[in-house]
Amino acid sequence: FANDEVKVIFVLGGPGVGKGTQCANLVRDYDFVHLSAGDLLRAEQAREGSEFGELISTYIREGRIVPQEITIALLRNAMQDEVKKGHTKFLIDGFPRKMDQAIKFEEDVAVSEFTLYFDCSEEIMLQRLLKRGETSGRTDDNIESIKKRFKTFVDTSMPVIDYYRKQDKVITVPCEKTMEEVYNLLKEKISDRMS
Ligand code: UP5
Ligand code: MG
Repeated sequence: FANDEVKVIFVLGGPGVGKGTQCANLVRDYDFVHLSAGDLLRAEQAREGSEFGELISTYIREGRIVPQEITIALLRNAMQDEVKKGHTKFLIDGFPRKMDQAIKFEEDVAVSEFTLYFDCSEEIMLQRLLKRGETSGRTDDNIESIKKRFKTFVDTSMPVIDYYRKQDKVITVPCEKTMEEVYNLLKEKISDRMS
């Protein structure tokens, strides 16, 4: 598919801020496909015969960013499958979280319309992740991994948000309130841009 055949919105924010939760709301109400880079990496890690399984599993547990070639290939394939089904509008969740990914993706796959940035204190994100960790089975929902994820977010992923902010392409949504309140605010901010 060509760069201008698709519409891409990046959904960024710290670990546990609620990206997946709010994307599910948007998919219910608007004509968008939700692709989570983390979910695609976890599926690839679990796929029998994957040559990257072990690498992905180590990176995720350590809260480090998997080399961009792997993640971009997974995203591009998933987008290609959707385009074949006639879907062209994408919420790309949890990506790009490092500058090299942002540049490569926009060069090779698609330029983003804008970035949604979910903003929340680490204290609240920590509570959400520890609670989810009771049942999620995610190997990175433990205190050691969570601290590393927070550090990676601040050091490596915030620069991506700053980069798009300088281009005036970031819509910030405060995320400390309940899921319903956050979603209502989110809709207010972006509903006119979702068609
Ligand atoms: N919850 C949500 N909203 C709430 C609210 N308003 N009030 C109360 N509770 C709320 O939500 C987290 C939990 O909070 C849930 O239990 C939810 O019910 C509750 P969720 O919607 O899952 O938050 P989300 O932001 O999606 O959190 P997630 O843990 O998925 O974020 P991460 O960014 O840390 O994880 P991701 O899966 O994107 O990435 C995992 C790892 O993959 C990375 O650390 C990295 O190692 C690797 N990765 C890459 O290497 N490259 C990539 O491009 C992407 C990922
Ligand atoms: Mg998620």
